[in-house]
Amino acid sequence: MSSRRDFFKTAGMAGGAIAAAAVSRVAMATLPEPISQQSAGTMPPLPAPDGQAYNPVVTLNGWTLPWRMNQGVKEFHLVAEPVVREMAPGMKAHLWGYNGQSPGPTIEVVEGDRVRIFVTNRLPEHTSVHWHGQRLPNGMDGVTGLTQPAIAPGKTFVYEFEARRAGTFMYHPHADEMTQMAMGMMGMWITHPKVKHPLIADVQRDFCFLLNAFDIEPGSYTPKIMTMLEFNLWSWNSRIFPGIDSLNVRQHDKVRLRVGNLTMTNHPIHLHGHEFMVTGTDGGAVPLSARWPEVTTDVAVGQMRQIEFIADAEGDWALHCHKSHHTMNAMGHDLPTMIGVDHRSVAEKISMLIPDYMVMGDKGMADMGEMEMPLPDNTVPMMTGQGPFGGVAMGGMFSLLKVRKDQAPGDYSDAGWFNHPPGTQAYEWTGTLPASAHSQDAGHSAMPLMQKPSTDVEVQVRKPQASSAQHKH
Ligand SMILES: [Cu+2]
Repeated sequence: MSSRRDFFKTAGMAGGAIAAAAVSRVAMATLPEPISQQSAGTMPPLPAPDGQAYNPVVTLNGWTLPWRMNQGVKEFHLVAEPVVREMAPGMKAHLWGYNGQSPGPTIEVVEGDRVRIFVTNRLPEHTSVHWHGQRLPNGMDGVTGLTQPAIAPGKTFVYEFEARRAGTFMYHPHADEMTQMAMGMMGMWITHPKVKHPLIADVQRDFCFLLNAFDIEPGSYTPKIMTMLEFNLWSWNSRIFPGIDSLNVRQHDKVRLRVGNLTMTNHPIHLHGHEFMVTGTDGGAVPLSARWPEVTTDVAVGQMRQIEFIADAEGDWALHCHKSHHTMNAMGHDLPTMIGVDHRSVAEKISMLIPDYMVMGDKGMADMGEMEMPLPDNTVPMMTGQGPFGGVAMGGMFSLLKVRKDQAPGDYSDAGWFNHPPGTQAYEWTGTLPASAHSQDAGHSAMPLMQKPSTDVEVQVRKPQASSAQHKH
């Protein structure tokens, strides 16, 4: 996350200037040159063009595709191709995406814009692009075989329609979807309102990202495309914590998050320290009378949720999926729970045969975050991340909303860790503790418990806090 600030200094936008740059007459007669992105960092927003006023979106660990104006039509060029995506420092994945990255770039236009998108297929198999949620002519809907022939490898197709409805949309192939979406082919599309919309608020910060998931064996690079549910990498824009940038805002900014889900399961997205309203879905803006406050919103498969809040509370606030397995990185799921089991002596014996054998989690799994375990190349620890007060022991779908008084308007750089004012932080109690009063009551029941015949069972129990105490019962 710390590389973000450097990035803003140096990147200067991969193609930001290109949208406005003069395009030669020869180029105008042909397709717009495809623009490719090398970095997996969060790119600065692409400023609104002259004559169009909107606050541009910031794509988390992503970028916005520059375009050119050709006789009143905004022209984009998407290239479907194999890419190498850094999912977090230390881990790269061989994915399929668009224009050098997975997900593809965000397409950002204004309601009423005429949009022409050239799609070139550099994949080894045919593809198409479906514009999820858009109002468009049926023949532009991108469903292979149904509304168009497939785009064969090496071919380029042209999609053209008017961006009729303001809102948040997604794009993805409608061709061998199981493979192509498991490989990372997807992107976002934002259509801003042309004039002031009664249900679409002006905001100071507008972030968007897609929820996606991969099954990549530790040490390997290519997702297993047959996986239906047991994914091991839960990502935002194909990034996993600690590789997901923080969302940096100024205190009292009105903030909008647009989150689309193209995984195989739902994700309850939870924000700490603030309440928000769900102000929109892929179907459009939610009427004011139908909005209610939340701190977690579930984003189901194939859905988008747009949330808004005033970032009035300073601090480093966690923002994450509330499914606890989705805030972890690659792991095996078939491990037994070892809490309370003293398996040290067994481990010693196994270690004689397997030197790298690891004793896992006899007090829980948090130790895993700090464990110096041998990892294969090209993977990241299951739980990791170093906060200002120690290990965060997180992974996957986890990031931070950083709210700062002195974050300049339009500045998206990371201000570092929050400096807690004195007296506002949890602290250790060092006084004496009262003896706890144990209840003798096992609890009430509508029916008496069945009396089980007692059997002699010998169990070795090690209490979590007292490593030396062993009790025989
Ligand atoms: Cu989740």
